[in-house]
Amino acid sequence: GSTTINIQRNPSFSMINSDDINYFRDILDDNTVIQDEDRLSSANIDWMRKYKGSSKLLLLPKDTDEVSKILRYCNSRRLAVVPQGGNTGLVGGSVPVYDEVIVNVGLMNKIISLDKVSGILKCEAGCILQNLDSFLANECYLMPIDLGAKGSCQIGGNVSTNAGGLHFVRYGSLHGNVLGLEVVLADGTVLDMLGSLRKDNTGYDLKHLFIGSEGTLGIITKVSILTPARLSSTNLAFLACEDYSSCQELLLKAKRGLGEVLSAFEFLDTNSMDLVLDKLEGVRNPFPSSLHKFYVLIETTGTDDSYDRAKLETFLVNSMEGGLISDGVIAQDINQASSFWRIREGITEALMKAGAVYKYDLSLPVEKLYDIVVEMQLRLGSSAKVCGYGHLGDGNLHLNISTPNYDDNVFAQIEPFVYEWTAEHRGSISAEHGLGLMKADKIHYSKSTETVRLMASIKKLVDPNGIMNPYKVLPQSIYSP
Ligand code: FAD
Ligand code: S2G
Ligand code: ZN
Repeated sequence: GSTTINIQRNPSFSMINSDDINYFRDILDDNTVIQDEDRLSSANIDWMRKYKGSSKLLLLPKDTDEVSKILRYCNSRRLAVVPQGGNTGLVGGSVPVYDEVIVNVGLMNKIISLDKVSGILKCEAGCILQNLDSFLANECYLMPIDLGAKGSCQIGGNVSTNAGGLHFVRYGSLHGNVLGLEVVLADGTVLDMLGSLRKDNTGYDLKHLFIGSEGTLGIITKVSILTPARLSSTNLAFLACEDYSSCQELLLKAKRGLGEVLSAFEFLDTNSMDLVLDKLEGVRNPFPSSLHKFYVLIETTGTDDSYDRAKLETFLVNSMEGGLISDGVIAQDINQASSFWRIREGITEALMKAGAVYKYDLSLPVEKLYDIVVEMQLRLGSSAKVCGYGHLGDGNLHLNISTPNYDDNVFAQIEPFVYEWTAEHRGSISAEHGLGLMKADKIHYSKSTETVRLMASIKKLVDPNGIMNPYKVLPQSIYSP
């Protein structure tokens, strides 16, 4: 693929030996010390099958104490470690670069407690997002994040990547919803920060360091998170627009006109729609014409269905009369709503089926957000299909460039241009997916030298031997003496 790794294996890291295997077999259940080729091969490759490591060992600890023992031992033996969750990450952060030991917390999937009055959930980091949301549904609560990978991603991975997702516009960042964490550091220290208080102003709020740390500062073993009340009425509109300025206008109108009930605002362009219709079974365009330039999904969530529906219908009529939309439909039932979401959530899968994908997850000022898609299509011409979609409500564009195969000429046309363009427009080169391996040497496009230097000092303080998810997030240069 386009990921030629030009990073040397860190010579200070040891190689696994039989004593190590015997040690892990002593402290862990035998069937959680995995050397089986098949299971290792899937743990070594990322979801996009773009990044592949050569780990010889996968460990599946069942509790915090086992994680602590594993890390204390790996730290003393200078064995590098990759924390892994659902392995749905999209920047190569969840798989080894070389032979790092993979530690997957998937067996640590217990729900610890739910405070039914406050909605504060405590659970182990290996809980799968979808399972947590199903558990909460019975208690009339819901997870504050929702992403296409919910069936496999774990809450520990979500916190570690500071995942955004489809409901960010309503429920905000995990930095706001996560109230506490339990984390195990490289030397085995268990940091119990698993508070469940909304307000606690006693010293530095260190849990925030680990939110978005992508496995480079420690392994998250427990999460305490504030879950919003699950409300009774959800409605979803699927709209067609003919230009990007109309999409922006719709966003402004939605924030003002739908206000407190707005719970998602997503958009996709015609290339994204064509790809989904072409590559996914059973998906069809809700409108007779497939010549629309843009599509927008607007979801509202409130407490009075007739009121909410009327509000959305009025919004639709006004938008039509105002020329902002050329067509629009409100889902009549949950099935139709799911078919609308399937179009938006299926783009990632459709891109994988179309061949090679160059993925860019950018935060940009909304008025400029689509310009980079237009620029990129001009640069690449017929050599690639450029798709623009994402969480317009949060100014987050998913710029995905699709080609039949990875092609270095195409890659050279994309990078560093896309990062430079983003930096020029004071955007972020990673809105929600993190930096991982893919963008480990790109942080300077979005963070100042002094800021990166302080991050390096914190990394060295917390993980002096650099064994936690090496080669990722921060540039290699910070490690050279
Ligand atoms: P992994 O992929 O296993 O790991 C991700 C990173 O977290 C790695 O650096 C890993 O080392 C670290 N990590 C994992 N578990 C732990 C732990 N317990 N302690 C410390 N570090 C850990 N992302 C979004 O933000 N928004 C979206 O809308 C979105 N949609 C997606 C749709 C699809 C179809 C797919 C495939 C992915 C999508 N993603 C999205 C990306 C991905 O799902 C998220 O980054 C998710 O949070 C990763 O969770 P995971 O458990 O799979 O973590
Ligand atoms: C989404 C998935 C990643 C991508 O669908 O919101 O986060 O770029 C993305 O396809
Ligand atoms: Zn996304």
